[in-house]
Amino acid sequence: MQIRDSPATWLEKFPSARGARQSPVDIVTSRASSGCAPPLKWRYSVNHTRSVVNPGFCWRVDENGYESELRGGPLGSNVYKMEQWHCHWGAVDGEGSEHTVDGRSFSGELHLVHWNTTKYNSFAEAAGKPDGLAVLGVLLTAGCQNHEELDKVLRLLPFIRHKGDKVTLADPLDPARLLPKRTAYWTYPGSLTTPPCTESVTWILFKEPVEVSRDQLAMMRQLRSGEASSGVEAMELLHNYRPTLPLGNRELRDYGN
Ligand code: BO1
Ligand code: ZN
Repeated sequence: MQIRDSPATWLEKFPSARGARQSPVDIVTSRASSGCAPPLKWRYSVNHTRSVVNPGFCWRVDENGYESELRGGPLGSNVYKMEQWHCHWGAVDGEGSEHTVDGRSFSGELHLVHWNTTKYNSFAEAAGKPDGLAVLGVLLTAGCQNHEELDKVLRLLPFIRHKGDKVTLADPLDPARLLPKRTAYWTYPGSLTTPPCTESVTWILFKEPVEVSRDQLAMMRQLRSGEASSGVEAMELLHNYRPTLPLGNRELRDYGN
């Protein structure tokens, strides 16, 4: 991310970014209280066309309105529909996650973004409500093994190198394969981690990280934050994670082990 767009500059333009319910946070595991809830349940559509886009600050997969649902866990009786998923990463392996666990950073973090269709009529409407969004966070570690499902998206990154670029992914893809085997998670009330930093997110962060290859992380850093332009090549998107903010007096709950 370019310096002029860095998190410190968000505070002026986006008042929410100064709030007391901001994300990400450091998960202090000893501070989490054990919770009891029905299991978290997802039912994701596999066979539909998706778009893979470069908005200038990450890569993002748009689900294009297909019926993919998340419910249960801390979400009460509300049903949340998947809108999009995207990734955060760092300039080097070992940093790049937005959430940290007992001070430890991971090499990246996937976000599967869902909105409350029980109470709201659109993503935009839900994004402004305290119970509007639910984001599943998956911590990524760097290893030797290519993540096969993620690779269906990552092999398209050379075609969306610049801001504004977009391609169609027609192959079947199962978002459930992006999640870890163990479903234990932490949950707390938070915000969007990018502007407008609205405090509308129930965060659900899986405890078990998922491995991607060093090559796959390197491919993400090849993306550019600017538009394709004559002459100078746009700046590389080397990292795009927001630093952690205080948890304050919010409740952090721990489900499963
Ligand atoms: S994240 O999962 O917290 N990193 C996250 C951050 C932003 C969005 C979704 C998830 N979406 C944003 C759009 C903005 C829009 C805003 C409110 O939602 O990127 O363009 O203004 O609708
Ligand atoms: Zn995100």
